[in-house]
Amino acid sequence: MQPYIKYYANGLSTDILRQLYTNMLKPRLIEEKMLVLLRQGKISKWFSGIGQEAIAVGVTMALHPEEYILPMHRNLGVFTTRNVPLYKLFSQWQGKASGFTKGRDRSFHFGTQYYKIVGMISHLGPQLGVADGIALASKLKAKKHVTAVFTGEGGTSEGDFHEALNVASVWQLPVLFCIENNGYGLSTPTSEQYNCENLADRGVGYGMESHSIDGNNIIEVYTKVAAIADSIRINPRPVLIEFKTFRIRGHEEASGTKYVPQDLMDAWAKKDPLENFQSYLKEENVIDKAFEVEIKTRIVHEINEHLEVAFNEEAIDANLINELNDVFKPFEYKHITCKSNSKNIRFVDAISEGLKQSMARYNDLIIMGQDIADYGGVFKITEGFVKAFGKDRVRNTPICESAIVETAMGLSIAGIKSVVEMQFADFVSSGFNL
Ligand SMILES: Cc1ncc(C[n+]2csc(CCOP(=O)(O)OP(=O)(O)O)c2C)c(N)n1
Repeated sequence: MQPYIKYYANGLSTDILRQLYTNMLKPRLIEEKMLVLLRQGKISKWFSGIGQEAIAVGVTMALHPEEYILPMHRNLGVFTTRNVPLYKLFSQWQGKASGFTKGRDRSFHFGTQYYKIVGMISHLGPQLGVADGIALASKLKAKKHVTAVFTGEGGTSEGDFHEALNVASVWQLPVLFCIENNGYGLSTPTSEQYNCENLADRGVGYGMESHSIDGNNIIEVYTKVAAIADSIRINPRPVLIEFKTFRIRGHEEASGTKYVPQDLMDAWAKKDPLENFQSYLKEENVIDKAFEVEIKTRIVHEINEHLEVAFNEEAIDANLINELNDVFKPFEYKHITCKSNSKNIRFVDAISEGLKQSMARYNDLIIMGQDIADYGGVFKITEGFVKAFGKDRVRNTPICESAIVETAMGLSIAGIKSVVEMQFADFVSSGFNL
């Protein structure tokens, strides 16, 4: 087959080209196996990323292993490219104890600090704000890391998308916002999702650099994202990337694709990222049939071996002690008695004093909220804090409760504690998306 996609190898080595191929092949072969297991009733639900592998694989290969990635439900390639052991993934989907959530769910809603992957939040948009927090932590620690976060084009319609991009831009956070535009959000076509030509064009509105990339062309994805990531590491800033691709299978396997016009399916089938790349590599003599067979055999063997481990694992046996220990950190209770020189002060002053003491005690603790910096907050709780602790730690936020709660979560994932001030108590309800 002649490749339909035009590739320009841009001086990439044989080794990298083969890695790109192998890393795309692995999630494809796993998914093909999952479809068989689904038909056999051995797994329940599956969100397919077939045809979209180049994005997850290209972005993950462009990032360094110590940099965080926040994938979505179609980004199996992130996990496999980060070399997460397959039996752990399979145990996760089987609801077994070796899975990342230890049998508490059977989906992609899990994260792993070891592989620096923060699994998707089911509400879609909120994870964009979590990426802001992780990126803020890396900026505050001067780590020069990029954080990549994924969303579908459907997720871009949520307010959380706007809030996260706006905060990242105002604070110049090193986040790579990756929109995987695959044509449909469940059954909703792009024409009913947004009313602009390219989602990348929204970057202008946020004062943010943006790019549109052919998401089915692995070389384009990898080389462009690698260059952008390098430049973000030197000059921290958010960048918006829209990857154009297509969802070849249903939203989830049971729901089918009846609502997708056949000509669209046919047109995109020609652009399959794996088949095209394989043809190109053969044409360029980077791989041959023997290489293809050898790699496929190796991966299929690995899949079967690891599946057996997961299938053979005992069914989960829930136990209260394990459940509690997974939620609460062990601690030693220390009783602190009130000093005799205590005095009665106003509640608001007590909060201010408590925060001030904590800020002095933990030199990486930060406070975020509306008008809390130079203005000192509407109740003057943080008055004088900027002078004492600096603007990096006492941060005025835009009016975006949701993104700031998400940012606090991201900070804690990256090891930084934070306090979020809600200007008035009722506005906290705008922060409940997480
Ligand atoms: C706040 C919220 N509303 C609705 C849903 C249900 N839902 C899950 S995925 C999805 C479609 C998402 O489309 P898109 O963001 O384009 O990602 P894709 O599935 O196409 O990869 C919907 C409506 C949800 N998870 N969260």
